Amino acid sequence: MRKNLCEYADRPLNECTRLELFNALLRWTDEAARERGYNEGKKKLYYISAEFLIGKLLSNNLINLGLYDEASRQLSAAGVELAELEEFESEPSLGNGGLGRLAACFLDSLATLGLPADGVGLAYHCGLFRQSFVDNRQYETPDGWLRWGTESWMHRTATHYDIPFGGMTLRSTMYEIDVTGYEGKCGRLRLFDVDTADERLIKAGIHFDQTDIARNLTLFLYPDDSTDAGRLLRVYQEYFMVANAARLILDEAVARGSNLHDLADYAAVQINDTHPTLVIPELIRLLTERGVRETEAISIVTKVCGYTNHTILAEALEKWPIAYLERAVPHLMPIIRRLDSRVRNEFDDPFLWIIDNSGYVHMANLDIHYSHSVNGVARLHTEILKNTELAPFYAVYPEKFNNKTNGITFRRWLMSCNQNLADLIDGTIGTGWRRDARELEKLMKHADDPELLRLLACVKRVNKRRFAEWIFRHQGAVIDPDSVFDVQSKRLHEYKRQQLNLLWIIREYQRIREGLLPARPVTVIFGAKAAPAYTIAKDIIHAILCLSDVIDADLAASKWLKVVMVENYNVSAAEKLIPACDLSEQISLASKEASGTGNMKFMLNGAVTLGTMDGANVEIAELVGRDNIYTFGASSDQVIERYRRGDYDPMAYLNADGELAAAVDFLVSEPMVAVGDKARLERLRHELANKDWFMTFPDFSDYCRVKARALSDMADETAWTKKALVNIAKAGFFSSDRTIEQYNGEIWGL
Ligand code: NBG
Repeated sequence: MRKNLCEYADRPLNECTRLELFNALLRWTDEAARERGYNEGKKKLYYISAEFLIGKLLSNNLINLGLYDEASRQLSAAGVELAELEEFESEPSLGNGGLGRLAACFLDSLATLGLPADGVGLAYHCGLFRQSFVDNRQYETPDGWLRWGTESWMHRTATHYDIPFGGMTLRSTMYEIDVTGYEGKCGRLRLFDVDTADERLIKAGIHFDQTDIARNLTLFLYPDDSTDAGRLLRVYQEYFMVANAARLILDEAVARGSNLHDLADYAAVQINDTHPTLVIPELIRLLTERGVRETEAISIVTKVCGYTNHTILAEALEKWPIAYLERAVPHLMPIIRRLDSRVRNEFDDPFLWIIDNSGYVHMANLDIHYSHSVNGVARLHTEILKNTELAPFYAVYPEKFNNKTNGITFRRWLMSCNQNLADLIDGTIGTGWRRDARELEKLMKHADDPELLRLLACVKRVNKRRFAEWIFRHQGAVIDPDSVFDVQSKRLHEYKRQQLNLLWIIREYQRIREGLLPARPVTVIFGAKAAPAYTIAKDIIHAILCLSDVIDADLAASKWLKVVMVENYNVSAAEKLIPACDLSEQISLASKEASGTGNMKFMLNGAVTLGTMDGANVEIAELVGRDNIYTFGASSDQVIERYRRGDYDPMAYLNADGELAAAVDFLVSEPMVAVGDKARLERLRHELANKDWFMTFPDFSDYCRVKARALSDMADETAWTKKALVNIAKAGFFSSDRTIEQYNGEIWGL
């Protein structure tokens, strides 16, 4: 590898355009990565996932390759800041939320820990979608991240497969992105595309002909599934993903010396949520094609595969009508039927069957029977799976169930996004934490050091200013960096309860108008995309945006309260927002958030959590102690019991709590309707007042009480900063390096 960036550019650096500089850096890091080489070994993991939300790669790769400081130095000598080039890179749009970001963090940890592993997924041309706000509503347009520039992190390979579908065969091409390990070798993300994909199929917004599979197959992640054609397309996509993966796995295992009977010594497959489930029948099919008897093939595949469950929400546990599978992948149906018969022969309980009596194929059931491991993603979540959601499965396969509490990579979520904090930590406890995150605990010894607390508060202030500047550039929003940054950023979903936060803001606004001023001005910041066909989620966005306008227009109140919604929230926005946060909102309905990973990122960056006892919040609370987290609301047991009884009545809460009723009514008040769409606001109000399926109202008064306490505690800056420090010190457990070590020790055995 050459030492200087200028050796990768065609002209002197100070004469290069930004694009030329970026491309030179790309070639430099590419070559450095290749020189490091790839993690190799007899057994390799294939982490198959519909999403890999990898974020921009420039800074991350420079840090992991140890080139960051050198690159910054050489660029500044040429009068360019590295940060300017980061702005220039486009973010791969390959994921939706935590599930995809988790997969990306896992790839980083796998590479860093020296484990042989590939991520396998699809190269969606236009990703999820790009979100914009027009008339206080979300609009979706294609997120054409691939069209960018002349060069890319993604390399086309010579690997192609012919993938059989009902009535046609489509040829694939494999692309690769190097995944750099921190101070280590690399792994790879392998993304498949169909050669016939055609972006010209896309008409207005993100609409396209859903039936033209050959041309639309890899255009978007999660095409609209509110129609039959859209759902069928998902089946085609899922099969395309795993059919490629299965061929790759078998070819590579054979190349490493496997005779296929011993495949489990050469390959581990992790099925990330149910989207890659068809890899099970496909591997069985390919093994039998290559001469293995079906009974043996089934047992081999069961030993190879592990399944991770990421949610208890029924809507996300996929089930496909037999008719879809007959049409898209008729060659798999006989195998799926035989797998189902085996289950029926063994178990009488229809809950355990793969094909139900209405003709649906339950993907999670297929996974659980034909994998050797089933894991949840936080302790509480795994317990709920075992004792409630999947209890009949746990009764027959207790040995399969295990927990793997999620984690995040500290390279991206601290070293890269919050360099000032990383430096401050280095100066306090040395740099050992960069390799072993548990060493952050050493900060506890300094928890009363006033100088450290002062510097920590200073880092936060700088990050808040940086975010304020960014959001102004990004969307023209003006926010006060000295106000409290109260942040809720995650997918928009009713169970995550952005609407609870919304009702709090309304209540706060009404109190301010009555002269009850908060201790300090508060800026509530949201970041969230709503699935295009999820009407109520879009109504919630609409209400938040309208409320933001209403408060802005009220000159007296807007000094105290401000609402901002980050447009097109993604990894790059998160990297700016998370280090700037004071109060981290993790307010899902207890039992519904499998884990959460944003909660971990905020904590690591010195925010204090306001949350329900849900997902990984439970483990955060245990680690930091009651004084360093604000919890409220019904427990998961209470919620599960309330659902079981089925007698929840939102009206009863509205009738009993005047402040709540006033907040809900405000949704359709004159000022809101003046800046919004009456029908949408009314629909949201009606949904809450008559259904409120995710039980916002029962937690409302407790949420308000605890949030008020958090905001008033913030007035004592030293005491608050100490809480932040404890959160950072205790975050080591949530390193994805720890998570991956557990997966490897207990599931993969690489
Ligand atoms: C999400 C959960 C989160 C969890 C991530 C990663 C899905 C289906 N599930 O709570 O909602 O943190 O997965 O495990 O996206």
